[in-house]
Amino acid sequence: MRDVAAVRLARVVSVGRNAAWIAFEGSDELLFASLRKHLERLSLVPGDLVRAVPMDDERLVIDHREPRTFALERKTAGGRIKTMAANVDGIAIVSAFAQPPFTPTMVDELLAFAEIHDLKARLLLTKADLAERPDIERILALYGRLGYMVLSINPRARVGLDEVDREFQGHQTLLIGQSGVGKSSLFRALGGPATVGEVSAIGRGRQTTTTGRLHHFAHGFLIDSPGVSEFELHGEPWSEVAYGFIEFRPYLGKCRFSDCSHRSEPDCAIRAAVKTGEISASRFESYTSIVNCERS
Ligand SMILES: Nc1nc2c(ncn2[C@@H]2O[C@H](COP(=O)(O)OP(=O)(O)OP(=O)(O)O)[C@@H](O)[C@H]2O)c(=O)[nH]1
Ligand SMILES: [Mg+2]
Ligand SMILES: [Zn+2]
Repeated sequence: MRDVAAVRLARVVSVGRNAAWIAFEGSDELLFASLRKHLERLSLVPGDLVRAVPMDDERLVIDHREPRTFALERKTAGGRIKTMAANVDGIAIVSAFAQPPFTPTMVDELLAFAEIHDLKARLLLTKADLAERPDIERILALYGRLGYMVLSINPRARVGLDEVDREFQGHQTLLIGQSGVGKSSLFRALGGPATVGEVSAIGRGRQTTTTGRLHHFAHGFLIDSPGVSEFELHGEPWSEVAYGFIEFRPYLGKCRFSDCSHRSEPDCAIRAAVKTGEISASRFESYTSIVNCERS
């Protein structure tokens, strides 16, 4: 028989320098654990599953990381690759209707990323209280029509939280979106730990998230992450970008050229569908801005 106590697995909640806050599976208690020397370069991220063993002096030491089912990576400003979260099965794209302005390219890129990587995607829209009714309705209708779960929420006023909570139970979700859209407000409103990990105040006292952290549900978890800007994601096979736009799929393979990029080729089934309004101009614009980007 294996010694059960010795192989207890813990989930990484937040990562510090050569140490991490962890919670054993099935427990809410946050514990501080240091990293065994050989693991120091094997950077841990929220969502990682690790083995932590108690030392004689009761300190916990992480000596092993389980293989990741999925690692979500981004490119830093310096061009390095940074893992944001591990073992997630879905993302919740958080975007504001206003302040900061709604950016369809960013939302569409994240949706395409999720489709390509087979992650469940939902769209959570904040700050309806700061936006105009027609803009709100247009955005909700556009993404609702595509079949995505779209919710207008206000974490400050606790609007829509029960629905979000139900949606996240049993899933391993990463909150992702621009800075200032309300990811951390939502995370805290759903019970996420506010004090774990560093939160540094920048600018006019605004709290911006600098490191990811995790909140356990009875089943599954939610990860809050630092804000991302457009075109920062990494690891995507962008040749599949048209496939990532779900409403393009019925038209794929129907263009005159089998390798059609749908930008300027004649007899393009995608552009024909844009003309008839079957594909929205806004989504098509996002598509072209992604494929025109150097990565394609
Ligand atoms: N009026 C209004 N304000 C909101 C709403 N949701 C969030 N906020 C406010 O928006 C500000 C930014 O929210 P945060 O939760 O810190 O945003 P964030 O996405 O975590 O930002 P980063 O950590 O920088 O990525 C806070 O002052 C929130 O109170 C909303 O629905 N309406
Ligand atoms: Mg934040
Ligand atoms: Zn085409």
